[in-house]
Amino acid sequence: MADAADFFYNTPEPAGLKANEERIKLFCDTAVKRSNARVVLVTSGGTTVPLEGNTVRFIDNFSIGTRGSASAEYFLKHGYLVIFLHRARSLQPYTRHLPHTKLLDVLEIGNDGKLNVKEEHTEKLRTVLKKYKQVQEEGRLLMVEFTTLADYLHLLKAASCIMKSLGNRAMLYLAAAVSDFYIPADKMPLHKIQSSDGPLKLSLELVPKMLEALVMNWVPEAFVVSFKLETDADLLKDKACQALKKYKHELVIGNVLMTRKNEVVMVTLKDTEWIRLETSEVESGMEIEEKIVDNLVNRYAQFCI
Ligand code: 9Z3
Repeated sequence: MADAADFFYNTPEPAGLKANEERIKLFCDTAVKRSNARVVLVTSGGTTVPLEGNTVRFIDNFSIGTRGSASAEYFLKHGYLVIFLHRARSLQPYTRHLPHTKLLDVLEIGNDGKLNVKEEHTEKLRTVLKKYKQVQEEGRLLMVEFTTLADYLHLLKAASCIMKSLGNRAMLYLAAAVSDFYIPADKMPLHKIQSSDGPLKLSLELVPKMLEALVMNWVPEAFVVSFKLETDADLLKDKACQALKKYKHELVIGNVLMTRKNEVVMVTLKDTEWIRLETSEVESGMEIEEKIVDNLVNRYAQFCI
């Protein structure tokens, strides 16, 4: 398996990397000037794994960025500055509340010919819009997009290295669903794979684990939270502990695919804490990300002392 350094050496940088580095740098420089500012990098959504250089086909995963986009909103509510590193066209803070596929159903044309928001949507939209505008005016949200695994890892490294200058005022909240397998650039066909060549056999390599480099070198003083996803609940705690021992970061949030919206487990080397939504909380529309972020904000306050 290639190590992190080999991966970056052999994998072309995404277009616009330099421009994104500049934006992230400017955002962090501004944060440094605000007293007590805390900056969290939230990663969100799934990475694609292209099968061809001129990509027609790619492997994808289930994540649409609910966890990341909701968590980003709650961090913003707590006054954090948020770098939202997300999969293009996945859910985003605030706009996630709009009915994406039925946007036109929210609008109507008034008797005067003006475009209006329908009465039944006004209250919700006003609340969301107010929060969004305030965050925009305060310059506390930076949006950065990725699509492929390579884009994501290059941007994660760049953002982490820039955040190093923030010391322990930086948090990383790695909720993106990142592929474990990929086709290295030098083993990928340039052109569209032809069905006339017969059935397709794929050979994918392991993506090097980046967390070790991230914790040791890229952003060593930050509060780093990774996620562990399993479909077998029995594996969750052990896997989370293994990751903590190996990468020596602060916390792993374990979740099971089928129950992830209602329960997660916060694992550190010292303790294990389950966070759950009660039935009444689910019914009232509460999101588990609110509880996760509240919990992290408290833990982070201890970390920064
Ligand atoms: C997560 O476990 C996230 O909570 C989800 C959120 C991806 C499940 P949705 O976008 O889903 O709200 O639908 N993210 C981390 C997944 C991951 O790639 N973890 C790796 C692993 O488990 C390495 S850190 O090994």
